[in-house]
Amino acid sequence: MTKSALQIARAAYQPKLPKALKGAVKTVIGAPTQSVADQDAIKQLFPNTYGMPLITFEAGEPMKHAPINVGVILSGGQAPGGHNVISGLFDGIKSLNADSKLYGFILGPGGLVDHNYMELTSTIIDEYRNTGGFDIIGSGRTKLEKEEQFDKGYEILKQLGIQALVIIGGDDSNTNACVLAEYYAAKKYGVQVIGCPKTIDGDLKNEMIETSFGFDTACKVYSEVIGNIQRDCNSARKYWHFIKLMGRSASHIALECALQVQPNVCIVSEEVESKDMSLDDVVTYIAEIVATRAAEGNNFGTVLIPEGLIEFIPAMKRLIAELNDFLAANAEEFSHIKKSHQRDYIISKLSPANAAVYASLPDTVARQLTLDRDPHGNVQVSLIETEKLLSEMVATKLATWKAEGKFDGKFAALHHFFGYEGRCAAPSNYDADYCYSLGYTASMLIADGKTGYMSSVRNTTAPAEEWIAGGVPITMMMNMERRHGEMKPVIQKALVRLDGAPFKTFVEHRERWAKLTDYVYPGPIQYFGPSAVCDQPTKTLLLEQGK
Ligand code: FBP
Repeated sequence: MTKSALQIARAAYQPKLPKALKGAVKTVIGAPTQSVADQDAIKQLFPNTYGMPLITFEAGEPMKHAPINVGVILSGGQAPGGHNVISGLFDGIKSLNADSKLYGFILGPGGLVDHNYMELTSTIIDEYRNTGGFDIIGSGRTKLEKEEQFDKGYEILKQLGIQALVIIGGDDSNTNACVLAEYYAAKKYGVQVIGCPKTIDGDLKNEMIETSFGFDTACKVYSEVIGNIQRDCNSARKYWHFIKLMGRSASHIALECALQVQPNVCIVSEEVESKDMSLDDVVTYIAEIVATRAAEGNNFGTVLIPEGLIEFIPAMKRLIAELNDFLAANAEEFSHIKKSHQRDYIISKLSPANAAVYASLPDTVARQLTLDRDPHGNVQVSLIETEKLLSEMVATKLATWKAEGKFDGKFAALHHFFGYEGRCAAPSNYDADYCYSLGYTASMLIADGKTGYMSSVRNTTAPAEEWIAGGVPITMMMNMERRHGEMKPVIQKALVRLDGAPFKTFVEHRERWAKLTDYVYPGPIQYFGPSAVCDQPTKTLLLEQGK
């Protein structure tokens, strides 16, 4: 395989580890835990894995350990640093005993069920150290939730002598990891299950999990490119750039990028929902900023839009819910309606309030709302071109204002969607170190016989030496939520907190950023050079920790 000079240099990077993990490790048992809500229900569902204590690791006396066979799964969307979790896990189990073995299940949880696996040898691992992507074993979105799948998985685990399975995934995958841990514990199968917090979306975090891996790198990649666009925008002075950023639900990515680049506008879905804003309110807010800047002769700017916005606008949420139910029940009839009549047909079938919202949407988006559906019958919001929807509606509003003499500028919009560009980027130093430490910590949790825990590495705004490694019972992060009509135990998703320091800092500055052209150009991720340039965590994390 041909490699770039940077890839070769980067392969030699030795990720930093917390001091406690550098030699032999001792387990310190903390206080017993409770779930964040619905304690009785969660306790009943997880009798074997509920209430376990927090764990931290400290430097200890060397101990002999028998070889351990471990399996690893990458679950869900790619996130920078996944390969380092696996290399940290590999090095960790080898440090316990050189005869330990690591097996990777291919293409996500489906690999476990279908018995599709490979042994990860040191030659393979060395090819992937500090690289982006999940291609070492691939990832997938198969949900591990049925007992038949658990038992099918157990067959191969038993055959390979695997004592522990590490599932690297987001909130849903870690919820399922916990259900699996409970099932194997109840059946006394002797297989431990450990989770690792992954997702660029940044919405798997809590008191004990500071951030999900990949968020740091992805935001840095997007911020670099947005910064480049801002330079272009400020040079040409003739375009408004509408930039949609990944993040299926939460707006952490958009907010972090805003803190890094100081755009003219950034919409935060959680605020839109809490203020009960309509689509027209959002459009008016953007159009007013465009008009104010135009009055100063600035017919250019940047607007950051979180991918999940549409579902946070209360009126759109109600419309989508009715559309889901209606189309699920009338799929056959709808499929026979001519394309040119579909819009009117839908309008005639919806309740008056939702019909009015639907009628106000541009054709393209109206069609996307009815045609693009996932296997569960839900509208796939990520396929909706919110950036185009907003810019079209802003253009219409400005045209009205122009006719009324309220706007006297030019408005030309360009559109971008940044998501896949950042999900497989080579991990920043932060993610390279954090991920390696998460994987290494997982190996220590396994050595200590733990199951139903998530690997946790904290204090990560301090130098890596001072990071705190340990484990958090997954049940601690759970509450009961309605999913597909049923109450289920799930890990609470962390949305942007409107009372949190990152959002408050943004609010403090946004008016100034809207009016002035106060752009920041972060530039590309750096790996070599001063720590202030190479090792900075996200602004979100620094602000959350009061730094
Ligand atoms: P995970 O939550 O699985 O990490 O995936 C997050 C994400 O990247 C979202 O930001 C995005 O909406 C989605 O995946 C895209 O999914 P897909 O990879 O199936 O296109």
